[in-house]
Order: sequence, then C-alpha cells, then structure tokens
Amino acid sequence: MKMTFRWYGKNDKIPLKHIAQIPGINGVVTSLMDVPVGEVWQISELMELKKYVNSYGLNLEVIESVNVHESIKLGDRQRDKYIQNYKETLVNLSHIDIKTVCYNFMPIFDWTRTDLAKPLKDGSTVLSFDDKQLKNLTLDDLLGIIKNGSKDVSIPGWELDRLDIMEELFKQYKNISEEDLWDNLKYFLNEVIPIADECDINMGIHPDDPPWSIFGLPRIITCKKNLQRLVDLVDNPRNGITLCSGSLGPNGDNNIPDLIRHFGAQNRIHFAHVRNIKSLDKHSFYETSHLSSDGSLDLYEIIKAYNEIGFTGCVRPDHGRMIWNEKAMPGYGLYDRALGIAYLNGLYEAIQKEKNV
Ligand SMILES: [Mn+2]
Repeated sequence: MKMTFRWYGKNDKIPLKHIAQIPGINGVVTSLMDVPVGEVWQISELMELKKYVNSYGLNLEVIESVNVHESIKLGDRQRDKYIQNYKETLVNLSHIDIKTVCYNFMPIFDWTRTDLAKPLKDGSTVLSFDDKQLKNLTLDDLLGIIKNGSKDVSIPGWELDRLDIMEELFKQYKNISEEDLWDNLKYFLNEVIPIADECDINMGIHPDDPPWSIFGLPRIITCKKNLQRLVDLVDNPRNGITLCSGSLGPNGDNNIPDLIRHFGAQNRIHFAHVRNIKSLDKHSFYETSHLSSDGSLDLYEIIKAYNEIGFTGCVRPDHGRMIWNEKAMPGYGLYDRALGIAYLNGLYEAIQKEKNV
C-alpha cells in the first residue's frame, strides 16, 4: 500500500513542501490541469510536471484523471478522434513512467453534491448530498430552467450560465440509455486497453458519485454487479477499478470490504480512495472525518481487506472536512486529509503487525 495525496498542480493552495511533510507519504496524484478535455497531453509538459514533483522528494504516482470527452460517452461521430487523442496521451504518460491512470464515465456531471459546506456540530463543514434538494429534476426540467430562466434551483459548482453551455449536451443525453452508455464504454475500452497494456499502464475507473442516477442521466458504475460487468467488458487485467469507498458507500448494498476482496482476487483494483461517509435517509449522506465511529463505513475492516489481498497499489485519503479555519477547495483541504492519512497509516501498521504475531 503506497500512501499518496491528491495535488491540483502549481495553482493548488497546498504546496508540495507541505504535502512532503505528511508522515508516510510516497507521492502525489495529479493531472495536467490546464489541458482541455479531449486534447493530447504533451510529453514536454508531463516531463516538467514530473521534474517539479520530484524536486520535492515526491513521486508522481497516479494520474487522476485523464478525463473522457463527452463525445466518447455519447458515442457520437467525433468519438474516434478523441479516442485517438486518449491513446496518444497514454503513450506520452508512459514516457514519464506513469503506471496508473484514473478516469470516470459519468455523463456531464462529475461528483455532485447539494451542499459544499454543511456545518457539523463541531464547527467543521463537509460536503453533503440529499436527493430531495434536487427535487427530482430531470434533463427536461433543466432544459426548461435554461429556457425560462427560473432561478429557484441551484446546484453547487454549476452556475446557471454554465447550464446554458450544457443545453446541447442535455439534449443529446436525452437519447442515451444505460445500455447505450455501456456500449460506448465497451467501445472505448476495446480501443484503449490494448494501448494501456502496451504502455504498462493500469486503468482504474472511478465509480459514479453518488452511485445512482441524477437528473435522469444514466449512471452505471454504481455497484458490485455493474463493476463486475465493467471488468468483464474487456478481459485484460489493465481494465480495472479505482475503488472509492466514499463514492460506493452511500449505496448501503455496497459492502466495501467485500468489494475489495472480490475485485482484489481478480487483480482489478488499481487505485484506492479511502474515506468515510455518514448515510442518512435513502439517497442522502454527508462526508465525515475518516474515523470509523464518525461515519457509516468501518475503515478498520476496509484497510484489513486491502492488507488481506496484498494490495501494493496507491491509496489516497479522499475528501476531508474543512477544519481549523482552513480556506481551500471544498473537500480538498490539507488538514483533514493529512489527519486521514495518519489514521489510515495507523490502522495499516497495526493490522500488519497483528498479522505477523
Ligand atoms: Mn473518490
């Protein structure tokens, strides 16, 4: 298990010199932040990024994410061009010795929350999600909102003028079913996985977050059955999973230690996001500290499962609370994620030593 930390490049308020001071840290998880989705990542920029990270005594361990262009998810006429670019990016990443690439296949919206700063009793704030706040809006409703300019809905991080730009995409996704999305994912993986294999790169799909449909959009990477379907789409160990406990966790049917054992036995877990969430009603949860007793997930059992499968890949704490007056990108402050690492390292050391008694 290699401990890592997500870093958002030179514009991240959290400098690498602070990340390097976290005990037990191996390296960072990052990406080229300023390349538009779908364009080829250039070797020169990648080499510069790697050199910069290395200059702080850190390794550039994982790329999160090489995002997938909407044309590929929609399976439209432009997809082959973008798939070609994706392949070239993988080849270029192999030149700087990257072994793990994270990506996701969520239509339009990446991870989605209804509150980016829900206050907890202790004065910290956390990300939270409550389906009721989305008022069962569908894509048609969103199109209506764009047309009529209704302002009685807000989605954090998605300003209404940005929704305007999305109008065309909303229209296109109205015709995309879950099965269409599966077909388009298969088409993409059939093209990309052989190249990843040649490049010695493991591809880990990030689960949909939250793991259910929002706005009527298809979401497919949500549960054990669907993760198995993903793994079976292309029978090559390079085709694997970024197992994110906090994304899969809000679906109470997802037993995270069981998923780790199940997909670990197939050698398909390439990267691990470990964090906790507190489930409320159905389709409602908030993020917590990493501590088991603060949330609904048992982090001891999760780390034990990783230890059992002999996981040697990278792990990172995921979102953290905002504490100690830190001002940072929601979920991505330094303090609570560093506390998360200390806790995960403690669990791991204890479990390892127990094993050797
Ligand atoms: Mn995650």
